[in-house]
Amino acid sequence: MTEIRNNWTKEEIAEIYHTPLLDLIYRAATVHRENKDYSEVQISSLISIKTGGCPEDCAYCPQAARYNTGVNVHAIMPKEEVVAVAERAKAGGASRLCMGAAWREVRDNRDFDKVIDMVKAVNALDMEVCCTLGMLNEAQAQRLADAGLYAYNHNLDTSEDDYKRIITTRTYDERLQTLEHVRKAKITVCSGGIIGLGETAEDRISMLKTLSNLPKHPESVPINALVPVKGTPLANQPRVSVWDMVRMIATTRIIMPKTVVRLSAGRTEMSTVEQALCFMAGANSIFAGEKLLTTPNPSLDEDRMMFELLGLTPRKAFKNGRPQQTIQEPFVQETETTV
Ligand code: SAM
Ligand code: DTB
Ligand code: SF4
Repeated sequence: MTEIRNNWTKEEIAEIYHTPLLDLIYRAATVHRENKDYSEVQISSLISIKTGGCPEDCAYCPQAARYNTGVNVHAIMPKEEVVAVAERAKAGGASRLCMGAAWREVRDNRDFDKVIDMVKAVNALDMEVCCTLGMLNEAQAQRLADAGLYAYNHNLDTSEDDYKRIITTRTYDERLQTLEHVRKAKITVCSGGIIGLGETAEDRISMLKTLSNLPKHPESVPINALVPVKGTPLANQPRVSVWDMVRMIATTRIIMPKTVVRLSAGRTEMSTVEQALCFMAGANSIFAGEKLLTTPNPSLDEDRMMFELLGLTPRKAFKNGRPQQTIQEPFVQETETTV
């Protein structure tokens, strides 16, 4: 059985990352197949509950107010609309709904009260609820946990050294603090990054070191390929190679063997064959539905055909139990995180 380690060194991760490609895929697939549910893929559906107008300067993001990207700016959505979207997503096979807001941080105001109501309403549909709302403090994390939040997404995006090149309006440390607050509230952690920002292989390796050296591995790690958006500073970045995506997924799988690794943004540019390689290399989650937050994603029909072809099945909600407020023990075990 593969051991869970939180002390991976940069050298060890680099050695894995630079393994000849087919050996790397083989090793990652072997680790993945130790898990009896290796052909199950967790399906998340994304919904942008508050779009655009964000004060941050993330160089990749179409929702930053300072870039002219033509994104439709929207105030917070009514709960009823969110519930309707959640019901459709569930009918389409999604076990998790991830609600995203273009905020720098959560504030204790009426909009947060609305998010709390949304979390309760989607939880009542027997779906895992995830939020990605920017930075939050301990009390805010606890309020979300009490409302039934299952997961919180908060990406590191790149390495600590590279962070300032991509975002100047907050620090890597602030990002890590939010992850601590989420952990403390016993909400599962979803944290990963983006490749194709112009980072080096060393930056990718360093980000994976940070993630795998957290006191507990994130239950899910999204690997996004940059979706270059016109108007953002990274609009002209060349598309990242699928081989880099495969390398990143395989390395993540090997160093965090029990974590759900999500093949995230960038799938519209990938063929079924390319996505199959990512699943082979250990990816076991996707975002499904025609839209990510503001950019396109493959249709449910295309994904259904791909699942059928590859023999993949959607994972049911709450495989590892419900959040702690409805069961007695912690719902995620130390060495048996997810999957
Ligand atoms: N504002 C919150 C925050 O930044 O944490 C939540 C929403 S933000 C859009 C969520 C994540 O989407 C970012 O951390 C980033 O990893 C990802 N993302 C945003 N724009 C992207 C793009 N153009 N391509 C790939 N991933 C992107
Ligand atoms: C994540 O890692 N990727 C998702 C989700 N978490 C919030 C977001 C991808 C956004 C892609 C650009 C857009 O659609 O705006
Ligand atoms: Fe705002 Fe999040 Fe986009 Fe950064 S990634 S600009 S914080 S919405």
